Amino acid sequence: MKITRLRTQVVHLPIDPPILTAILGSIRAADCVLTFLDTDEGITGEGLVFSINNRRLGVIHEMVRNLEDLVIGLDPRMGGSVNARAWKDLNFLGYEGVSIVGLAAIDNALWDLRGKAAGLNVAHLIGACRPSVPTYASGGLWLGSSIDELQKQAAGYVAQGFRAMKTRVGPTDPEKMVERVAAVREAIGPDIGLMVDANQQMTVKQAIRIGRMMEELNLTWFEEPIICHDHEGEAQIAAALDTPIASGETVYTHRGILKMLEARSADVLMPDLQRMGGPTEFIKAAHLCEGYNIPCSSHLFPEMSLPLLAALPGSYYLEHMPWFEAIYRERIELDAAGNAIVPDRPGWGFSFDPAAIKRYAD
Ligand code: SMN
Ligand code: MG
Repeated sequence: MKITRLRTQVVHLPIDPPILTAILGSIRAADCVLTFLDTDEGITGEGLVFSINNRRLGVIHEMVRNLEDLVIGLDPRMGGSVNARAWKDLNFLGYEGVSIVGLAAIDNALWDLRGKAAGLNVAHLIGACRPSVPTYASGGLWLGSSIDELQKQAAGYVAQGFRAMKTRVGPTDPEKMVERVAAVREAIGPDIGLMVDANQQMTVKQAIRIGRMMEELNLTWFEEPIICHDHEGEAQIAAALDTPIASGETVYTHRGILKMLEARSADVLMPDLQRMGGPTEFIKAAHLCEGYNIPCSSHLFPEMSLPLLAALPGSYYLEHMPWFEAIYRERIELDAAGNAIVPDRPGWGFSFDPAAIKRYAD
């Protein structure tokens, strides 16, 4: 089998109603570059990368298109050779940012192709450790909601079968921040996991102070309290609090994750498939986490991260973010314990819906 063509398609997926975040302001759309690798045997691998509110999507799109020569003529069974060539190729541009996002689009589609060629889900292609993965609802509980809305939405997630969820905190005084988190805890009771994401907006001192105020809320984790580059600062916060600190969504490739592990910057790492550069690097990052005894979660991209986490022994919660659902034919299903079930379907087990592509296309 040989790869004959790389095709791309831009789609604009609305996020309605828009959500308010501390780091990115209002989020109204998830705009994707869908990537297809066609082969001479009629099998196509699919992957996606994205940008928020259509920012710089043209640059990402061009980067993906520009990497086509890395895969044309390639036998997908030799998929592991792409990264070795890509490192040489991307050396000039660098190993962070748009070059890695472009690589992610290709590697995502390549792993789907390898699974489809073998007739196996990616989890089973690697060798699954579990049939389902714990997951948390991440598509709600944003800054714009009133306390009443937070409580209603949180109870709604429990009614849908989720056993964990994440809320966000943003620029307001500490008492008000903690009051909102406490209201969510009150609505869901003591047995449901609760994560809090600060999206990098605190200082070390503020994070420790607010983290201490939240200790009694028994959080599953406190995420990205400070600017993503300050691994020493994160380590100080992690050492000062009993609540686990989660971070890692903003660093690139397994080397970014390795630096965080070396700095002991977090108790939970959550590599982002797009910023890792695709599954090949994501898997390396997860193995490094296992070596350091640090649970490895995921960031966004649940349809692709689910099979990967299922095949990684040290993996932890899947972030269930519904932003990309509209473009897929299939939906992630939960079992009775609130875990996301790994599909038996080959490749990612989630495929793009041609009718949806038409609806959301440029
Ligand atoms: C997040 C991700 C993407 C956009 C806004 C906020 C958040 C998360 O950090 O972890 O889901
Ligand atoms: Mg986050």
